[in-house]
Amino acid sequence: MSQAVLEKHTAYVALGSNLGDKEGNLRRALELLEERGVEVVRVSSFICTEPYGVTDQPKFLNGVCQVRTSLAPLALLHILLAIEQEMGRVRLRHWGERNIDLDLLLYEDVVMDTPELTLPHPDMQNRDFVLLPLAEIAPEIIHPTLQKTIHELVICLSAREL
Ligand code: PH2
Ligand code: MG
Ligand code: MG
Repeated sequence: MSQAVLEKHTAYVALGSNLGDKEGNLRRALELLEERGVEVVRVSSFICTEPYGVTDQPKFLNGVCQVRTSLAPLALLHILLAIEQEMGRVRLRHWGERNIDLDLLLYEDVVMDTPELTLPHPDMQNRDFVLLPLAEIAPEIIHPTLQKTIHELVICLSAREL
């Protein structure tokens, strides 16, 4: 008997929180991913980071996870947004404080730019709070437009910051 086999894809999701129980919030988001059928394969350490962009707000706890899913990129994004909603995310201001933020960084080698979703995440190469945890779980993957490994992007960013 033939059976449809859904191909699984690998993607990377950034997690951030700077309100309430920050670690509890990141852990709850990972649980909710699994509950919604998105397999969480690897999780980085969580690191405490200085706020980037809007600096007059509490420090963040950030991490990155690798997921496996048969969902297409937009469907995966919608799950991330639904989890933020379920966790009662309040957005006080753009780039401001939030109890949970889930950003889709990379989805296989997909390159897309639509009003809803840009892949790879357009600012990931400028954010140490994304690159450092990502380099911990996936240093050798190649950024599909910059054509550098995550490890190389960490070195480029730290050289810029000297
Ligand atoms: N997220 C932002 C804005 N600034 N700074 C840090 N350190 N970590 C974040 O996750 C973060 C930020 C908007 O999403
Ligand atoms: Mg974000
Ligand atoms: Mg976001």
